[in-house]
Amino acid sequence: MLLSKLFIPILKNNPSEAKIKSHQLMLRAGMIKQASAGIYSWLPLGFKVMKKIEEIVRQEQNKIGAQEILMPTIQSSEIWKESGRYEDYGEEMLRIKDRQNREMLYGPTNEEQVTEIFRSSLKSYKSLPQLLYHIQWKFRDEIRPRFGIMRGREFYMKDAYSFDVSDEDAFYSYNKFFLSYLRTFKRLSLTAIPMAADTGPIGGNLSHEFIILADTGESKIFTDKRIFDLNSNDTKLEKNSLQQMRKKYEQYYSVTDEKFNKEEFEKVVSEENRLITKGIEVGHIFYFGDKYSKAMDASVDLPGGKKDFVKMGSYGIGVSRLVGAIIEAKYDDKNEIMKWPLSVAPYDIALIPMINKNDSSALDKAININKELVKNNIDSLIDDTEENFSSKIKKMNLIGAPYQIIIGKKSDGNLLEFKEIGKEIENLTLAKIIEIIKKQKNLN
Ligand code: P5A
Repeated sequence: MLLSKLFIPILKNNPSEAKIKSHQLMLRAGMIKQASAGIYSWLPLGFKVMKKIEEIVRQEQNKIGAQEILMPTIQSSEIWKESGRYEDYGEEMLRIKDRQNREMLYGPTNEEQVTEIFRSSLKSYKSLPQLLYHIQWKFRDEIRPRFGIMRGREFYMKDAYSFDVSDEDAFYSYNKFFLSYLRTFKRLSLTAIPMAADTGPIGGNLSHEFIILADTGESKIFTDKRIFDLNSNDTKLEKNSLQQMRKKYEQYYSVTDEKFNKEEFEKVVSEENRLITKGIEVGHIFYFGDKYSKAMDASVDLPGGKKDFVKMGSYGIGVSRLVGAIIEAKYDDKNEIMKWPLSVAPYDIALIPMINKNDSSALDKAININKELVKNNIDSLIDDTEENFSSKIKKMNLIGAPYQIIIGKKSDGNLLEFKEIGKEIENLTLAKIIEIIKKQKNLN
């Protein structure tokens, strides 16, 4: 892609309304454009990153056997009256009337909608378990939308729902999502810590929030530091292995402020291991048994001729919020440098030729390099403008492609000036550069 053709309205200065770095950077790099309070358009750069995140989330859902569906954004109030949440949800719900004067709403979440689909489709325990998910826009009329897409009113969420015949089976499903979340955030190059959490308007009594550390986060957290050293690499998708994995995480005290108990914290965590800090909630999982299935009569036939309500859980990842969360985790504020993890970077590499009015040789060289990169599935952004070197570098540092090749007047022969953002320049052949990037891609 040529930078001169990219739709990227870069801003020189930080917009005054943006209070945190991810919001500032997303506006400055032209990733998003505010449409109204808490509602944004996604421009090419931001959209590309979000779609890459979405694809990783999707792959990890598919790996645990969840099936993708797509439910509508607009729902009927009828099902919400059945569950009892139509009143409870209050002003956060955007209510709409259609031309027949029927009460509709823009879905803030989909427990009711999916329960309605389930109850009218499946009747036997033999069809269970079922894990369904979709990736769809949500609307919550938050009182204080802020920090750009971090707390939006309209936002993009992956929400999954599990249906099981017993509590025991349902915990197995819960643990599958628990593992899938750890794997997903790892591929996004984030360390997300599962924390016991409150269930709020979703309900139930078992719940974990997945939180990444960030000073600008809205969640206050209390943990035992040792939880950061855990990994789930050897967990198998099998009941016992998953159970042990969850136990391993739950052995360490790790809660959000709603669940915080000072006495317990001080009793179970030794002073040197205590960590009280802030974080961003990037995912949240819930187990609520028959809360919705009972209220909405979603049951299955059991082997002995009896019937029972299905046991359900729901599992959310903030796909649009993750774009901001990754920036909060990776942005170098002091030097104004962004480095996207290669797995979600808008471009793998930036080609920066130094161009003079009468001499297009560096640009020609960049275009030739790009031909080789394309053959190797490496996506590049070529700065074909005639700006000076330092403003070119500044711009590319803002865009955040994790690698750069600088093509100066002096670049001759086979060696290229190659740089991984945040590291020193190296002189390497194109073949070597391609090898480095491909190797890194395979690790993701
Ligand atoms: C779980 C899936 C639920 O809604 N129902 C379906 C459950 N959970 S949740 O915690 O309320 O939301 C899931 C994730 O969505 C993100 N999120 C938001 N992102 C941007 N702006 C918002 N206003 C917003 N609200 C929630 C969070 O990442 C949250 O973990």
